[in-house]
Amino acid sequence: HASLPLVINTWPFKNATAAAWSTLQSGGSVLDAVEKGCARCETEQCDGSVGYGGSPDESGETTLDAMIMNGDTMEVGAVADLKRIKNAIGVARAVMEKTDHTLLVGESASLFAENMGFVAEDLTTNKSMNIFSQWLKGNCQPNYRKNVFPDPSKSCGPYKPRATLKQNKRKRHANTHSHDTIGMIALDQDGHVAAGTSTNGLTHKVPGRVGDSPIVGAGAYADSSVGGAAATGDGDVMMRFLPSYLAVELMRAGADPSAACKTAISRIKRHYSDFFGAIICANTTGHYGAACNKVSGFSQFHYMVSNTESDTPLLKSV
Ligand code: SD4
Repeated sequence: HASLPLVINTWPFKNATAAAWSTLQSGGSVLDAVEKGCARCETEQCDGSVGYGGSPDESGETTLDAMIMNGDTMEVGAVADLKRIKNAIGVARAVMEKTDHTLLVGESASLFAENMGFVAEDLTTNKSMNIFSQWLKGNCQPNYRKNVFPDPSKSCGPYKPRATLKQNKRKRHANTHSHDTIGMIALDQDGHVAAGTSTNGLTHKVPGRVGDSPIVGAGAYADSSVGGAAATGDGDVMMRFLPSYLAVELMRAGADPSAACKTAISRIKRHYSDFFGAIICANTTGHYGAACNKVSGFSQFHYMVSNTESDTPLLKSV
C-alpha cells in the first residue's frame, strides 16, 4: 500500500493534509507542502493547540514554536517563543532561507519576522483570554513549576515554595483530551523529503518555555536518503530523547516505519512510563507508520495520510 508522493501529519487535521497535498499536486515542492499544510492549521487554529488564540502562558500571552527541515540539504529554520506573528512556520522558513542560522527566539524572532514583512498582531482572542482568566481564578492545573505552589490567597500566582518534598511528586501532563501540535512529513516521487511542526505549546507554561516542536530531531527530522519523522506530546519530556532523530536513524539502519516509531516511544517510556506522546514516520519508499504511548485517557492516536490511493486525506489510528 506504499506510494509516493505522500503527506502524513499528526492528529486528524485533515484540512492541513489536503492543503499540503494540493500544494504537491500543483507542482509545489515538499517544503512548500509542509509550509502550506502547517500554515493551514495556524490559520484554522487547529484544536486551539496550533496558531494564535490558544494555550496562553502564565502571563496570558500566546507564543508560537515552529520548524521546517529540508531533507535534501539538511537545512533547518525554526522559531521559538515567537510573539505577535501568526504564521510561525512561514517565519521558520524565512530563517532557513534568508539567514545562515537555524533557530531564532522570542522578541528578536518577532522583530526578524517584521523585517521580513510578516504582520505583527495580537495573538490573544476572547477564547485565550477566557482560559487565562479561569486559570487566574483558581483553576491552577497544571503547575509547570517545581517546588512551588500557587498562592491560594492570590489565585494562581505568584508562587510559594512547596511545603514538603512529597508534593514534588505531583504529576503534570500535557493536554491528553484534545488534539495537539501539527507535525508533518511530505515526500515526493523524486525522493525529496521535508518535515515541519507548528504549535502554541502548553497552556499555562512558564513564559520563555520552549517545547520540542522547534528543536531539530525532537519535533521533527528529515533526511532524503531515509525519510522523515515528527512528534507530538509532552515536549518537555520528549525533547530529552530526540525521538524524531532516533526514528529516522532506526529507519536508516533498516527498521520499518512502524517499528522505528515504536522504538522511539519505548526509549522515552523507559524513564517516563506515563508520558503523553506520539510519533509518525515515513520512509522514501512511501511506507509510513506511527506509535503512541498508551496511557489512561489516551489509548488511540489519530493521524492523517494522503497518497495516490485516495482522493481525500485518510484518517488513520494507532
Ligand atoms: C509542546 N509538543 O510544546 C508540544 C505540544 C504538544 O501534545 O504536542 N502537545 O510540548
